[in-house]
Amino acid sequence: MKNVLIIGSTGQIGSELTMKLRGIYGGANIVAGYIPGAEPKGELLESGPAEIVDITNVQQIADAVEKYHIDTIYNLAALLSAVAEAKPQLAWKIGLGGLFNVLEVAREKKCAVFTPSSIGSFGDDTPKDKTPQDTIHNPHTMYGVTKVSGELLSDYYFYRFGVDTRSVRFPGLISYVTPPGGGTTDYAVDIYYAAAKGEKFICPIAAGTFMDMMYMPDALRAAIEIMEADPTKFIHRNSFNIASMSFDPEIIYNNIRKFMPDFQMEYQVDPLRQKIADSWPNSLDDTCARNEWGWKPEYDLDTMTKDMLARLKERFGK
Ligand code: AKB
Repeated sequence: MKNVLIIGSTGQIGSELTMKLRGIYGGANIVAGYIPGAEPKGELLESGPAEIVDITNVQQIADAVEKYHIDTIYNLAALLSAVAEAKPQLAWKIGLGGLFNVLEVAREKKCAVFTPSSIGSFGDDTPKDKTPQDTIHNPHTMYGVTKVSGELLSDYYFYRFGVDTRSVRFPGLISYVTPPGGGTTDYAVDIYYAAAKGEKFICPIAAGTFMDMMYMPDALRAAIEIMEADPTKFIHRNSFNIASMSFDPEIIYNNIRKFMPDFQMEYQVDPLRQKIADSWPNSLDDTCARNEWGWKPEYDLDTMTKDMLARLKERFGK
């Protein structure tokens, strides 16, 4: 990676990945792509170039790639699972139409492409525990449909045209810089915000619902390490299971209470999010990522909780 375009640079992953890549490769080499209404601000704006790149506009992608001599594209544009159910047509247009645009530009301009997949690519028929790398998907959400199709399309562009496509299936990502919006796993971020503000948390996911989660520093490392990995060791490409921790609302609640014994939580289950969560795996088996490119998480629930609470309390002056 020398010159990188990040599409969706102001989102939950993009805002942190852009800064991390600028720290490694230099600010001038990492272009923050954004759409009007989601402009980069502060450090993100000042530390390197920014361009309007709407993933549904193939010309804007091609122009940015040409202008900055881009060799690697991080495609982070997507509607998360709950929003995608509310707007399935838009979710397809961004998730699949957008990916097609990115892959076409990458094919012509010879760029490598990273497009995250998700635990949401799996469905009700998938083995729930330690979900294998290669198994049945059959998701019944638009988010899942775009993720599985995106994996297949990315592999197609690799085998058919030699485009260097790579991907990981992200779990729910927990972070304190930019909040996620419209995901099923968002509760595991919101719970820390409530705790740090000293508020009671209303949990939209039922006790006993296990999902894989990951702290953002591990997720950023995964996104960078897979793009820097030696591809001769790859058996898979699109997309690798990666995992770090799996918990249900009771476990994260009790973990926060270890640090804040007065913290309170109440359940008000959201039927849409619960249905999506019930169709996802409890935990993934990430052996292939470990063997093929050395993936290894660094954070567990305790170290993540300690860091999240410290950062957010500092932000809220608590
Ligand atoms: C969501 O909940 O939609 C995302 C995901 C797991 O892909 N965080």
